[in-house]
Amino acid sequence: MKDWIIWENGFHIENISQNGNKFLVGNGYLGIRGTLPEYEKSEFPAINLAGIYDQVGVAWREPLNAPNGLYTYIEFNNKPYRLPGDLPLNHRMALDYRHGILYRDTVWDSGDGKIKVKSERFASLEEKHLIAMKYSICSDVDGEVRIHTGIDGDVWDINGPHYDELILSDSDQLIQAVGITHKNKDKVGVCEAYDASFSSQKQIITLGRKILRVLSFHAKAGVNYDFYKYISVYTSKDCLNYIDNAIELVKKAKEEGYETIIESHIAEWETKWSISEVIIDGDDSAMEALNYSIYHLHCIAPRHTDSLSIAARGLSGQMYKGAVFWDTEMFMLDFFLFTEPTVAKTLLKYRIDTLEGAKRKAQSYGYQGAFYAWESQEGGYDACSDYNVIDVFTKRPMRTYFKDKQIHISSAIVYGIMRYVNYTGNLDLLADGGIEVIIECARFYYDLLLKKVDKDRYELNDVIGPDEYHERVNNNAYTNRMAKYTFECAAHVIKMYRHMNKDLDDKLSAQYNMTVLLERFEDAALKLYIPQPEDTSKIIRQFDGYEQLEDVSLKELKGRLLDEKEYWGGAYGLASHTKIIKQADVVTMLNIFSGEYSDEILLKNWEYYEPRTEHGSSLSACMYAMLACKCNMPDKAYPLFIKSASTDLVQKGKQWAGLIYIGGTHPASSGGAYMTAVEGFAGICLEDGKLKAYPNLPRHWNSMIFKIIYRGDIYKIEVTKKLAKISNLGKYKA
Ligand code: IFM
Repeated sequence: MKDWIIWENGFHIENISQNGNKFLVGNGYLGIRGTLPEYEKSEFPAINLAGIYDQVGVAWREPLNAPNGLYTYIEFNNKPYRLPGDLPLNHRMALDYRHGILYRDTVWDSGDGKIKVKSERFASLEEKHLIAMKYSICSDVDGEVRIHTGIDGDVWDINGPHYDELILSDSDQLIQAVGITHKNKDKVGVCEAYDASFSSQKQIITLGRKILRVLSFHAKAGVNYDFYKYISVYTSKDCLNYIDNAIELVKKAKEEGYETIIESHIAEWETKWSISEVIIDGDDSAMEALNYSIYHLHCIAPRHTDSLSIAARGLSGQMYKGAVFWDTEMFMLDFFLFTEPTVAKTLLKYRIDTLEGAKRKAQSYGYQGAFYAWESQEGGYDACSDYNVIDVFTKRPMRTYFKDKQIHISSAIVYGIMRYVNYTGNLDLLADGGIEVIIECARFYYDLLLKKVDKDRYELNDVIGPDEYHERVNNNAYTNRMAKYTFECAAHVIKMYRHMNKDLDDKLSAQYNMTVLLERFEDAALKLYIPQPEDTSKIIRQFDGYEQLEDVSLKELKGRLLDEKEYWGGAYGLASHTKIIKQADVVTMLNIFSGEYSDEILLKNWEYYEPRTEHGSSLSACMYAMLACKCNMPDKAYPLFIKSASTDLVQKGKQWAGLIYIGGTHPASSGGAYMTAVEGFAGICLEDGKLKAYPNLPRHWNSMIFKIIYRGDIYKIEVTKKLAKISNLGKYKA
């Protein structure tokens, strides 16, 4: 059994930005990048906030980073010791990913002796607005120590600065920073309290955008000097009295003391693991990578609200504009459905609450219904720009059509809602706006249908499928099948609710002509063209004309790269005129609808598309891994599963799309790893409303044990190579 610790031994300056992601701690309200307390904005520290955005000028709108209340560095005999400038004798970082605690341990040589600095910190999982840090200094010679600790308001931003005004103040031994945002004048309040068991001379100073305590004392050789910081973050979007709440919270934390609050934090993590831990017998590294992925999903789960979703890069920073993509419903949702359905509901409620934004987007293109934002921010605003990539050669923005043409996004929302209904058995979300979402998504697709009179069928033309390299194609198999699914679901819920719930029926009937809608959706589901496997090869074309593209190998295509950061898609992209695709597309469809295809078709398409897939998105490998399990090839699935589960551990994924930085954590990949383990290797699925497991473990795995929540009960699943035991452990209490 591994020890639940991820280490970095030695100081490697080149790892600073990646470690920010790898050693992240978070609690869904905020994420703290795995940087060191002394880091300034050139090292990308960030306390990234969920669901609050700002825009400066015409730059991309992005989520806020709070003023950094962890900021701390030391001086010994008037000389500062801080990374990355002052190289240490020894340095290591460790993340306890069972409990979300980050440790650092650094030793410098002062010439006269050694100076040791240790710190540990966490974002409380129990009290989402609270961060706490313990910091210790020890030297092996006597000397004068000066600690600089406080709040650094000069935060790292990609498209900032966002705080037009920063009010720094102190009162009653607390220090505070309030940042006022550029566009909406939202306020972000940070309050810090300090506590130490040793005495020092204290002074509070402001230095540019920092407010600092300067603590001076004479240190005795060999003595540990420990102090604690309690930091609270509230915004004016959380509550009116955000600063009073911030003050109250740090006062309370200081009174309770570090040991008490870390204990409740740890207990909260243990509660999460009591349901979500996955035990794998026979493969400690896979078990570590998988549970580390699960750790990241816990760190970003919105538990402080009942309506919020998760950004594509979680809470690791402002990459991808902090926006919500289809990643949530198609890749992360299952983890929450299976382990914490209330979080799943919160994620979907966000989509219900942003329906108006989706309707506005559809309208802006001249369509009815709901066209969800490709990159969704507050209120469903689509942050995706028309020019989402910068060309490395001309340095000019390139016109991309992700926002306009990835219409499959709306079907992902429908898919998520229906999965929630099926796995929880609760109709609450449907009654609470879910039905309208499904109907509006179906209306959108209906309006887009192109009737081919000669063939008596409908088509969907000019779209982009999950493989974003081929833009504006006709009849993308995935998109068409998901649109058909949307029509089927819409028809199903209309029939289901018509006579079941009188109030709802009245409400819906006042809004829509349900008889006409039902007829239309049933007709559309029947006649929408779904590309079929070719007679002999059994290959399903990804879109019309795909078969005519150049069939080049991935290796050869890579050899044609003129610049390692060049963009492969779009009008002139390297891959655009070839069969090389960015990520699972047909394979995603086959995975979702595997029951509709023969084993031969599943296998032939897997074998055809896998070598033609760059896996240029972290969303790709897990889809191939899951389909490989369905094709009885767990050993082929295994490396793809490891790739997904290790994305944030090894940090080797793509960091650039053209000249745009896209690094960060990869929650969709983490969710995909979970799905592969639970639904792929353990083979969990629903059959006639019953939970079933059809295990397909990799050769070297002996067994898997985990729990999932299904229809309000907790089930323990134990699978060996070919046997599955599902035991009901009783009611789940949220
Ligand atoms: O949603 C994905 C998309 O499928 C590929 N590019 C990155 C996005 C965010 O993860």
